[in-house]
Amino acid sequence: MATPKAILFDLDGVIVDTAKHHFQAWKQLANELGFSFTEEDNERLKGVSRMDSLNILLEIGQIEKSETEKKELAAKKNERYVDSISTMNETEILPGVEHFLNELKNNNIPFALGSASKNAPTILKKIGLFEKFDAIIDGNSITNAKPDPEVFLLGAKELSVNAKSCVVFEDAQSGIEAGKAAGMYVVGVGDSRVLKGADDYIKSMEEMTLGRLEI
Ligand code: B16
Ligand code: MG
Repeated sequence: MATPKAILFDLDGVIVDTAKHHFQAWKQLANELGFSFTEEDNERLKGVSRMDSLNILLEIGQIEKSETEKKELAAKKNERYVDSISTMNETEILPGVEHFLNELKNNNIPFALGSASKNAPTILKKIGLFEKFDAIIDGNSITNAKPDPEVFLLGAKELSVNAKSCVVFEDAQSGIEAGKAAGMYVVGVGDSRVLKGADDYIKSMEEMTLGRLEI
């Protein structure tokens, strides 16, 4: 594509690895409910909203809960998750991220966050990147979770650029589908045998340069 007009980044799994913190909190909840929860199970929750994640977890444990109980369980999980990320700092920014963000800044290419997480602003502040982003779209700003394109379309709108001129970086299948549904060029961060439908794949942001997008 020609030089992108804007970049949209997923947070968890692209900018910072919060999956391990989510996993521990969900695992503890599952254990308390009387069933085990594996790392493989956790893969199904990547990029998925908090409530949808809880529904998948309960389906794995074959447990039914009322809406009120579900709200309490989700709040409990979130409390533990927030507690476990409280010590997070800039050393947890994934390799290659800061270098690429600096390259974008130097070339006046705006970038926004497009995350399903309601904790996204807190995390960005902890790792010292909050001020760098030109816009932040997160779980608090959207009504339709990924794979719905809402989060990325809102990002493009906030940056005043056409969706077709945007590049999305995503580590989850639901996010790749959201980016494609938004009409954007999508780079999958992870294993191309697992992630389907992206336009390009990288194993880590360390492989990314602006030049690679200008093909
Ligand atoms: P929270 P992303 C997603 O963030 C995570 O991948 C997913 O595992 C999590 O359940 C979701 O955020 C909601 O997070 O409970 O903090 O609102 O990958 O879209 O940046
Ligand atoms: Mg993610």
